[in-house]
Amino acid sequence: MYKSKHLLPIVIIGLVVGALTAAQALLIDWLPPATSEQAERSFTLLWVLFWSSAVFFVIVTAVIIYSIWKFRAADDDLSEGPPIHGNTKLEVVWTAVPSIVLVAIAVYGYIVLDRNEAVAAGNLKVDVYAQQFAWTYGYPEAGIQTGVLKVPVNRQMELHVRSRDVIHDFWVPEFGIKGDAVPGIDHVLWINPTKIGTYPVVCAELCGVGHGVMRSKVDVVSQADFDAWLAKSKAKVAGNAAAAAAAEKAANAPGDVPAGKTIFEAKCGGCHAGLGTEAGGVGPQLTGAPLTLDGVKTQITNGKGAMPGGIVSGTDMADVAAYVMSIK
Ligand code: HEC
Ligand SMILES: [Cu+2]
Repeated sequence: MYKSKHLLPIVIIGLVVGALTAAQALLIDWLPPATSEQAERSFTLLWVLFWSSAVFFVIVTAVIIYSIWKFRAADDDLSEGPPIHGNTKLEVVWTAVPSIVLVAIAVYGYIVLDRNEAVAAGNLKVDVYAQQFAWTYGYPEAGIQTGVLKVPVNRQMELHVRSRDVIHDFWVPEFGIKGDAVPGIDHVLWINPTKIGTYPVVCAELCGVGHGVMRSKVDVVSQADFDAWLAKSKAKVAGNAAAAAAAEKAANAPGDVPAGKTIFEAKCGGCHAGLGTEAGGVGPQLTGAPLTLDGVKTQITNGKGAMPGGIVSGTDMADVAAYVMSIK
């Protein structure tokens, strides 16, 4: 069998280079823990790519280092190198092997991408809104909005990432998923979380002065905790809506003038004293003013100038407004 005297030193150099390459790969924590199916697949793909590249890197580097050391021309050697015709067998091998490796990697990469984007039936749809410099999340099926992305473990989430202003980028390192938020585009991301925990949401696209603090959180919880949270949030939203509707209804009811007089004297009289002839201290005289009921209510709700809004609401507002209309 043919045995080159160059083989042994090249192998020794290769072992040294290989050990250094492996050390920097293994001793440094390059990736966060994988907490989604997508991250597990992508991180494995990354390491397969790394180690297969490392094999070729080590072989090539070992040969180069050995050649530089062993075949270096003497300083005064200005001659041409010997004319050599190529080695067909070798050339076929070094073309065929990398081609096969590249095709295999491409097929593997395609399979990972395909599985990562496989849509699961009954997944949880969440709208992700990016704006300078905050993230908000909407649950269209439940009709709620939050500042923290809350999702159940082991159920796929389908994120619709959108921007309200400039380009941002939704990134959860632990999920191994990143996607641009581009104005006018609904960018869909699928993530299957596998571990309960809280992970950072990072904006990964320079979006303005507050870019560095454009952070939020994703809370992966058990299905039971998620259901309880969802029910509570829905009840809160429904409660708020019911309270708002009740207040609006009360404010629109015909008010009670005597009750309004009492409230007016307590809450408005400090500024609108002297309803008769003399003007009050701060506010204008209301007697004789060209007022409408809706105008008075708007004035009370929103305030104007030195008059603060929201001093009274609901039934009190209806009563006060009725009183003001009775004396105008
Ligand atoms: C802190 C002082 C202050 C209090 C308290 C206050 N107002 Fe006023 N109000 C003002 C001032 C000042 C204006 C004039 C605002 C302007 O036009 O810039 C005004 C304007 C108004 C007007 C519009 C008058 C017009 O001619 O357009 C109405 C109506 C009115 N107030 C009703 C009320 C009622 C009812 C309350 C009690 C719920 C109240 N205000 C409490 C200071 C006050
Ligand atoms: Cu941003």
